[in-house]
Amino acid sequence: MSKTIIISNRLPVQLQISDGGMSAIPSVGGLATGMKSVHDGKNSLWIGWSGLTEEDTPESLVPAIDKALAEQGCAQVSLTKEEVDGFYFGFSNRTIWPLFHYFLEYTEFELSFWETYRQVNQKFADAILAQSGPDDIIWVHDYQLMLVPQMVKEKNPGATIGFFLHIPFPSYEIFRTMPWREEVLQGLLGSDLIGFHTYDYERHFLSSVRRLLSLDVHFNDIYLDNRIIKVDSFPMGIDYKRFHEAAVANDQLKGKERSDLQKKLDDHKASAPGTKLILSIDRLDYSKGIAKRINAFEYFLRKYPEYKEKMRLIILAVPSRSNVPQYMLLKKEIDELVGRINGELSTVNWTPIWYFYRSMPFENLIDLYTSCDIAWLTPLRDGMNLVAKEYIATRTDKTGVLILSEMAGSAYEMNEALLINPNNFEQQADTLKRAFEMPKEEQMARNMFLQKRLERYNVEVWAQEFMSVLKNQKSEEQEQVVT
Ligand code: ADQ
Repeated sequence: MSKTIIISNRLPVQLQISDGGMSAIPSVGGLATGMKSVHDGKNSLWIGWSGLTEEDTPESLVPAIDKALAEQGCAQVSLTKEEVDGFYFGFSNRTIWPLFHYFLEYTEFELSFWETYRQVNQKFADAILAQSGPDDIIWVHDYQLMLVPQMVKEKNPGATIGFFLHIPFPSYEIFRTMPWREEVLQGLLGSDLIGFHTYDYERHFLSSVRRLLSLDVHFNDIYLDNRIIKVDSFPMGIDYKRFHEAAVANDQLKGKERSDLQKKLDDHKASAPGTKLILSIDRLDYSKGIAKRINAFEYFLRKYPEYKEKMRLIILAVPSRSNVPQYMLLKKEIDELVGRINGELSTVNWTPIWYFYRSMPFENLIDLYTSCDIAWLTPLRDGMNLVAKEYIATRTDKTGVLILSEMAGSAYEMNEALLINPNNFEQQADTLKRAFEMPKEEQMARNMFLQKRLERYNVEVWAQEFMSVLKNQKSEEQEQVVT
């Protein structure tokens, strides 16, 4: 009987020491939720890194960790600190991440990073090979594991392998600058199906395959030896029901039941009627355009001073990759910008920016989504951007304005949002003004369409569609090769 193996850099669980034992708490993030229908824990296995290095894991705890993971249908690939440094902080986050987000100036082509990346990808592939047979379906996730499909296909040619990239695939002109470009493409071509968030990323990938490997490409099929590899776009959705229902429940909480953050937001609204809150939520990452957004907010307040005291920007930035130098610099830049702007523009009654640098529990995210009149998301590049979708899902009365960068994958599906170019301050200032003034009826008309679409194409549908195309592809491929 065939089984499904999912593989990602991080496992969808958090390890916790409890009562002297070990337990694995399932994560509730988008990917973990979407995969529920694929990963039932019975006939499936999820392979990945636990987040603890070998140096941080006492040997005596390993059996308890393995047992706790097995109870959640998971198995770990253990990594040393040196491997995590070279593979994750190195090649994944200092080479691939900046390059694929068009930050060539931050991209480091470092041979030792590449070698560790290859070696760790082999470790992941070996872990799959130890667990899989020829009838199994293997779904590999994301840019940390791009060599895995070929490494598995070589030793287990019968397996059905899918790969999904969660970040953009850059244009050929950017991708071709990488010294190991052919190896990365060949690694991906071990798959039977390669999925991207958008049609554009798919076209960029096919163009690189055609030009760098001179392979036959017909529409979205790649012909390699006696195999046909399908390339397609699968825009990822969210767990719409979870966000929407949490917002409905939040609306119904009274007095003391409300969180401290919600009370603070309620007080703000009560004390300053007619004012509006603008929300931005991102991981603290240069691709998200946070510093530019803060500058654009200052530009707006100087261009339209009549909106001072009427608009407040809430920035929630989640700490991320904080031992990569670019991220440390960005953190400093944002701290300084917020300090300077608040220092220069605040009045006795008003601070233009509220800045939180932390992760927040789900309930508080819902407080923010439901209390803010405008969501302003300005990534310079973003594979998809799920925050935009989550904001819309929580608007139970359908009001709220979404201002979204054209550079986010989600912009392709969210035409009813106000789409902006994050480099155009003039346009953003005018759009903030337009968002402030937008009549409720217009907000509701726009959000009605967005909500319908997000509800229908949720993350579960996304996962099921990918799996069903993957299964079909394999059988079609076999038929075509035989005939
Ligand atoms: P990310 O770059 O992490 O994901 P995004 O899609 O916006 O970006 O997802 C972030 C997630 O983190 C959201 O679900 C959000 O709710 C959560 N989050 C954000 N701030 C938080 C906070 N302070 N506390 C707690 N949770 C917070 C990568 C790609 C994206 C792509 C996704 C999925 O970079 O482009 O959309 O994968 O494929």
